[in-house]
Amino acid sequence: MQDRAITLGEFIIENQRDFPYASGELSQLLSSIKLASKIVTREIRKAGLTDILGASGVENVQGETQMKLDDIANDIFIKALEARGIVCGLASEEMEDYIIFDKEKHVDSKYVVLTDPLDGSSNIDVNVSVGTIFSIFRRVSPVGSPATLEDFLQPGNKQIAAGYVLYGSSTMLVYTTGHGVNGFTLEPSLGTFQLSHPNMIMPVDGKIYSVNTGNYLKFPDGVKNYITYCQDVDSETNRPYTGRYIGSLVSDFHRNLLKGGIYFYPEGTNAPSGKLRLTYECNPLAFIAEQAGGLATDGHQRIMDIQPESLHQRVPFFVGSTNMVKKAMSFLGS
Ligand code: AHM
Ligand code: MG
Repeated sequence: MQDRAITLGEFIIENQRDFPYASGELSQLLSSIKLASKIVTREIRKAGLTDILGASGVENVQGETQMKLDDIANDIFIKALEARGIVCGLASEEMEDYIIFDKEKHVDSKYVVLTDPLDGSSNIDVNVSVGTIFSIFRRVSPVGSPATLEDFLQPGNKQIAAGYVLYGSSTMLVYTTGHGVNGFTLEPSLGTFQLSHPNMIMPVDGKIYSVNTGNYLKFPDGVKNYITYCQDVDSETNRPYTGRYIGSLVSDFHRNLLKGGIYFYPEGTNAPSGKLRLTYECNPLAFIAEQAGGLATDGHQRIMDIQPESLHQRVPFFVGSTNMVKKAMSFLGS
């Protein structure tokens, strides 16, 4: 009989030495995320049968409609991360301000987490894949004191770990601690994540481009010209490329990670800095992309070198196969 698959829990423990502050704390932290994502999976899988589809009736801090599942996923992640004394604070795309965990068990907590608990929520009601994105930093404020804004506003290059969960035809958890990228698929009957995609590498070239062309008229000229480049016919470079846009960042990113491609959400007249948030969405996916051999920029500079100025800051985002991102940047005058 073939050896059984390695579970996420086993993998984390085996690879603990890769973690700069190895003490088992990261294992516990990731295990909280693992648990939360299983609970979110359970809620999503029965979404059409329960009263959790649709809008919650409130808008989030960015004035966007919050879906009931946004709220539910947010609560699930807060509870799971608060339960263990590893994390001293959490910032979420769904909350205006960060929250501090300051019970007795958090006195020695060294980490903060930033998360988009349910990304792509406009897809929920139509049964299309959504995701969770997370980013982990070691705090810069002194241990034993309450977490501060500075803990959350660290550039992406200080991330200790980052990852995403894709609630797709199967649930997958993909993460990095800065030593490559590994993907785990949830075995539903056992309730365990099993290593299914070891050492993920993003192809250097690809032929998929993912962008919301509904915004085309508002894009800067360089972006319009790059889109035309993607659509031009040239057999040597395999063009025209294939357009694929789910409108669910984790799903679009995951497909391009596996197959090779570029995702971009540029600035436009109505969105001077694009739509995506540097801290909750771009930094963690940039960390994964780079660790898999890809690139992530705002069109001009490396995403992970941008110093965040506010929790909900938006940035233009170009992420994917190295040669494709470089080509796109050449159209933007970078
Ligand atoms: P959300 O965090 O409110 O769900 O918004 C982020 C999502 C991404 O998943 C997706 O790529 C993008 O918004 C789609 O935006 P648009 O509909 O403008 O193309
Ligand atoms: Mg989002």
